[in-house]
Amino acid sequence: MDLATLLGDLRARRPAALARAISMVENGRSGFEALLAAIHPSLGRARRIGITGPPGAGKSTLTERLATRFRADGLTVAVVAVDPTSPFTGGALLGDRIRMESLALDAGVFIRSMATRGSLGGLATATREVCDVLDAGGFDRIIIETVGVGQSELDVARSVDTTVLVLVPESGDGIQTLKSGIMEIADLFVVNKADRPGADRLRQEIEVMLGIRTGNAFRHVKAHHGGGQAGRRAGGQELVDAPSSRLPASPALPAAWKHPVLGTIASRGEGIDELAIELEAHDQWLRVSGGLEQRRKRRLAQRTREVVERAARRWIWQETDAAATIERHLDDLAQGRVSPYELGAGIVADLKKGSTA
Ligand SMILES: Nc1nc2c(ncn2[C@@H]2O[C@H](COP(=O)(O)OP(=O)(O)OP(=O)(O)O)[C@@H](O)[C@H]2O)c(=O)[nH]1
Ligand SMILES: [Mg+2]
Repeated sequence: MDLATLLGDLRARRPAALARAISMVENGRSGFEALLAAIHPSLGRARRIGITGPPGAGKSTLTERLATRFRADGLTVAVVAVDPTSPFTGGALLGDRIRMESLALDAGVFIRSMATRGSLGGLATATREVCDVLDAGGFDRIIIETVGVGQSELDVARSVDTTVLVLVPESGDGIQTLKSGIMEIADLFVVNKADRPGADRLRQEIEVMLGIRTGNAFRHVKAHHGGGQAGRRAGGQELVDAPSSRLPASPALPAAWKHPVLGTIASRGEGIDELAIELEAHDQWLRVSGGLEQRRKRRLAQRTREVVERAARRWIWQETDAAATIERHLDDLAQGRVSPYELGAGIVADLKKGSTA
């Protein structure tokens, strides 16, 4: 099938075209970059929400509830489950993790799992590209569930508009055990399994930590609008005037994002409304503060770097003699006559000169 037909079908939201485009992108099949380039101008409609946290925290349960809630609002939802720890390609384990029966038969919901990706691109890149296809495919909300709190999850988290970190009372020492990176990247904190002992304490711990970390002088400054209008609130957020502004007509500037710490019992659907409200508030804050544009620009710069790296890798290993040069020097390497560093430096020098023999 040619690209134009596939694009037309994708825009017409034909399910078969969506599946075809996704597998093309996921497997890096010929033409996938042309497809991604063609949909680029139409991206940015969907809101991308990342849900991350330790194994078993209730991310899938929460995702299912949230998706149901979005559906009730008439929105279409795509769910992408990413498991960087799984050696299976969309294998049984991941299948179990995202069964989400209540959504399976709903035509307004699309569920996809991703585990590994071939040698030429990382899982995080592939995930971002699949999300682009879903965005172009017309989904209103894309929820990306990532298992774990390590580097790969951080990479995935960096590709969404809003990151929700799900923690549970039984994660032991709680937040101390988490890499600081993931705390930094979270926009919303959810303490799930609030029916279990220790949930309140965990919430307090997170709040204390946030108080120390945020350190924003204006955080508790109340809005004082000339017209006596109360501070505008979006979710739990307040939009305050810039303190230095003397002009009463100046538009309100958003205060620093105040990270909500929510309690949920996902298995019973409790706290989901509050989560939806805070997600909406974060989206508004991103738009008003210019944060959304900033995040998206950063993401596009990052994506371009990834494209360059992927193309460079492909070129080096598939179109130059670099691999053959290594093969030719295997004995030298093994017998210590040359080190990988010297050989590698020589290959790079040759690449730079344009001679790759
Ligand atoms: N008590 C209690 N159990 C819950 C709650 N939310 C989810 N669970 C249960 O916790 C278990 C794990 O839930 P999942 O939604 O699969 O968790 P997950 O974070 O997606 O798990 P992985 O994808 O395997 O990392 C399931 O047995 C859920 O029924 C909750 O609020 N309270
Ligand atoms: Mg899960």
